[in-house]
Amino acid sequence: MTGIGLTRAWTVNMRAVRLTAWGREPTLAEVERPVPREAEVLVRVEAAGLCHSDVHVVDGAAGALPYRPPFTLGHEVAGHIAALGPDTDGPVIGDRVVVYGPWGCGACARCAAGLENYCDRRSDLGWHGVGLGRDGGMAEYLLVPSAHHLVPIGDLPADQAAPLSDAGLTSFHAIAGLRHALGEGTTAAVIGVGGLGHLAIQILRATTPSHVLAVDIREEALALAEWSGAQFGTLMKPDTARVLRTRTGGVGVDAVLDFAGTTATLELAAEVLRPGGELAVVGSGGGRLVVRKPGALPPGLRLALPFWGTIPELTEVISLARSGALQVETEHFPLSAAPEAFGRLRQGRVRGRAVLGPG
Ligand code: FEH
Ligand code: ZN
Ligand code: ZN
Repeated sequence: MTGIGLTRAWTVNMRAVRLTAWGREPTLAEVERPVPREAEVLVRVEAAGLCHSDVHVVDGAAGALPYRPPFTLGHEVAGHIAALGPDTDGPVIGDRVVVYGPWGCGACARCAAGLENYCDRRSDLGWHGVGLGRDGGMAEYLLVPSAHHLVPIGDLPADQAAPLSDAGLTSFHAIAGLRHALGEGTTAAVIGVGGLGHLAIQILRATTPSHVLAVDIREEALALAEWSGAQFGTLMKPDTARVLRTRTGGVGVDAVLDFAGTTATLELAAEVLRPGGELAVVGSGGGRLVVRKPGALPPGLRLALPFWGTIPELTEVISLARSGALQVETEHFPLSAAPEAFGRLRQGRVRGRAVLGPG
């Protein structure tokens, strides 16, 4: 008598920080640990950074974003490879990696060129990447669609590597777009010295000859700016434009990186930029700037709205960090303290980048 082949699919659970519905606080829940298929890779998460965008996602009204809860949050992830799908070629279990987060469709011209952060089908996907509509890395394990989205980190600590995949990569990509304006004798202003701004200062100092000025509303952020290598820092006040211009001998700054993106910071940027200056608006503060001709903006102003970065750039960022040129200031929280970390970030009470780790 032939036995009936009964195969029992065992499932193993894991903890994950889930957005279960719009308008609800994220919660730590037990979910099924994913199993990699085809070319997928399972990463054991060692560190997951917390970004202001996570707060925007959690606080967003239903329909404001194209995502469909429930899903696991976390788009800044580092760890080691725990399992491989049968069609993977190259990655090895145990390899230490950081996850490239802005997953695109993988088929359009932009994705084919390695610019998944500018996927042509971005508005059709229903998600923006890991932890942004797709299951993310605020969890014990993360399923990554392809080894293509993994960058080796060697012996770089995971809590350094994770923030570099978003805060570091986003800053690096924004600076890459301004690099032609950052030669000898130039000045760059960084507005907002938090998780991204403090890394932008370090990247500017490590990769350009520019003189770096920092602006923030918090004294402790100016201390972080100095620690990061800014040559000058000042609080945001009514006369900040004059103070910054004075630092340039009156001509104005060559480039501004605005990591706040509020109306006040955009207007400050417009006031301090020299003719032919460059403004990169990185922060999602929802601020407005009137663009009109004739108008108050400096002639020749070039405006960029950079988003995240590319896979080759992430490789460069990791290489910079491994050379010792980048040091992420972090505050650690166990996964179980994710709600506290979100609260601290909302209140502006995180120095550098909050990183969730096992525990
Ligand atoms: C992610 C999703 C949407 C807007 C901005 C972001 C950034 O945090 C990615 O760097
Ligand atoms: Zn982010
Ligand atoms: Zn695409």
